[in-house]
Order: sequence, then structure tokens, then C-alpha cells
Amino acid sequence: MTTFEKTPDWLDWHAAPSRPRFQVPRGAVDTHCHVFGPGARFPFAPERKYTPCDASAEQLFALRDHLGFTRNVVVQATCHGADNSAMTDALRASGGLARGIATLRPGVSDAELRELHDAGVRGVRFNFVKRLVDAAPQQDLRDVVERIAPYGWHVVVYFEAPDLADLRDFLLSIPVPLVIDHMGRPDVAKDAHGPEFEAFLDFMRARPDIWCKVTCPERLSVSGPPALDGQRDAYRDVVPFARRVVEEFPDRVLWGTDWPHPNLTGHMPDDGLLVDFVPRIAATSELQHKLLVDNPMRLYWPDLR
Ligand code: 0GY
Repeated sequence: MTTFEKTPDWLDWHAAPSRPRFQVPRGAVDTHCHVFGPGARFPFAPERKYTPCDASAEQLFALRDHLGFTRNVVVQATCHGADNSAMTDALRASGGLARGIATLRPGVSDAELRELHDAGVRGVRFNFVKRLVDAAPQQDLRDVVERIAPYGWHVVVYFEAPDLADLRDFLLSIPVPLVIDHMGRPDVAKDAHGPEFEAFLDFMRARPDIWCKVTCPERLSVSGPPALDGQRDAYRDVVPFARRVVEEFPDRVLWGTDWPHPNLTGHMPDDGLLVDFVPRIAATSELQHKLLVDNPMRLYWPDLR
């Protein structure tokens, strides 16, 4: 049996999240979450940049039910490299209630692609965050896109705001839909109407098939988590950024918990309070329904609509 010691300053996920005050609409989808191992069953990748705590599919589904969600999109995390077996095991265990996003290398076989599709994978993730992965040659990524296009998959992209200028032309040349993680990680100490976030919105405007996850206030926030007297002010500096995206692109936004919150060392969010963040960024029930149900269903379960 392989055992793993998690990175020492890594925080465990919240063991007893509160029940959200905000009741999500029926059929809500958590479109950004991960499973980690368990390492003894699904060993972490030798090339990983961090070793997480275990976070199993059963624990993910228990959280889903506790928060009032119906479905998940399980995103392959870098600690598992291109071995998608923990993620696909979660998809199979979900009874059709989870879709997945894989990590692929260019030489992926047709048999593997078919198997991933049958398990529920609907996209591949390109990660450009330097502390998480070594850079992949753009030609490798183009080769992967060529392989997934026939399956109708999309590309989930993770980058940080300062890298958008260099990536923009490459990303816009990818001939399948794009889903951008965490609003392209803006620096929320800056102005939500300033040039950096304008550049991101301008990128979203460049094509009608670019989607955005308005996720990770806990990761982006400088103002920080809720004070002891309640969650009203939690992550307040992220609100104007997320609202801008939700209000300009109501049909192209997605939401997720990011459970079990990789690489958080400052504080670990209460997932119930994260759900309570939703009405602050999607102010009407119509926007909330699009964000949590209509949009993810259109992208991940088009046959059920
Ligand atoms: C981060 C955030 C994430 C890390 C990963 O694949 C990963 O390791 O996704 C996240 O959940 O989006 O910045 O460390």
C-alpha cells in the first residue's frame, strides 16, 4: 500500500460545514470540485507539486447532498497528473450525477478517449499556473484539442491574470468552447473596472463560446473570510468582479465550491458559507437559476434539458 504525507502547511477541508442559508434551486450543479486519492488506492502523481489530504468521492457526494446540490463536475487536479482514474472512479460511482474534466497527454489513445467519454468526461483541462505544473508546449495542447474535438468536449483553462496577454491569441485560436477557471484569477486589490479586469472581460467578449467560473472567492480575496459576527462581509472584495461577469454574461457563467480547496494555507472556508456567497454575486433568482442550473446543464447534460 502506498501512503502519502500531505504537504505540511496544507489545511484539511472543513469537517463540519454549515448548512447554507441560501437554498440553491433544485438541480443545482457544483461545476468545480476535485477528488484526491485516497492516495492508498489512487496514488498521487510523481511529478505533482503538492501532496494533498485525501478527499474521496463518497465525501464529495456527502457534501453535495449537505449543501443541497444535485450534480458535480469533477475536475482533474494536478496532483494526479494525467492519471484520471480517481476522477473517473468518482464519475462512475455517481450514477450519472457527475461529469468530469480530464488531463491528457498528446499520445492519448482512442480507446482511452472513448472510455473517458463513456465514464462522463466532457472536457480537458489546460493549466498554465506555474506553481502547479511545468509548461506544456503549445503544439502538444493543439494536438490534444484535435483529439477531443470529435467528442464535443471543451477546454477548461486555468491561468492567472498577468498571463492572459501572452495566452490570449493562443486561447482564441482553440476551435472548441473554453471554460475559464476562477475568473482568470484577477488581483482583487485592483479596481474591478480597471484595465486588468477589463482585459479579461474583453477576452470573454471575443467569442460567444467562452464560459467563466465565478468561483474561489476564498482564494482570490484579500479582505478575507467572514468575521466572527457572520458572513455578511465575507470576501467582499471579490463581489464586484464576480457581479460584473454574471451580469454581462448571464448565460455563460458557472459556479462551484472548489472543494476540497487545494493549496489553501491561510484559512479553510466553510462550504456552507461559500454557498451563501452566491446571492451576493447573482442578485436575482433568474440569475441564480442560470448560474447554478441552466448553464451547467446546457454544457454538461445537454441531453437532459
Ligand atoms: C490552486 C487551485 C486549484 C488547484 C488545482 O489542479 C490543481 O492542482 O486545480 C483549483 O482547485 O482550482 O490555485 O491551487
